[in-house]
Amino acid sequence: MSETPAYDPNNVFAKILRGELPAHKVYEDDRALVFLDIMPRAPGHALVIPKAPARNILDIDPEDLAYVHKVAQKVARAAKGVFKADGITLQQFSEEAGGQVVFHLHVHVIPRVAGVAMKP
Ligand code: DGP
Repeated sequence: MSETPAYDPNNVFAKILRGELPAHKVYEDDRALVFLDIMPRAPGHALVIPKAPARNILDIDPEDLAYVHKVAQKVARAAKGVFKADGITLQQFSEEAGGQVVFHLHVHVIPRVAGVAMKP
């Protein structure tokens, strides 16, 4: 089993947090930021990230992880109304082998409408 690499502060989400890259922000507080995914798989596809540096599920502080999910629940409930969603898909990928592309922990909150497939 390989070791989890160190957090890289130059990942794109760290740059969004520092205001070095733009993002369509939908929620922000002192511990988390939510913004729309640049490649949405459904209308309203949002990403919830902790403000504390964390690469993924393997290294995040459990309290920060719990907080990210608390915010994901808020976003899911709001998205259900705004996007008239019948359901919500949550996704979180960790490490390249797990499908992760951006190495700052993020939870995808994807509103789903019955009978409509999510884009790949
Ligand atoms: P993954 O690490 O596999 O969960 O994929 C990263 C996701 O982040 C992917 O859905 C596209 C999105 N993304 C990548 N770069 C940017 C960016 O600069 N801005 C925004 N808003 N989303 C991004």
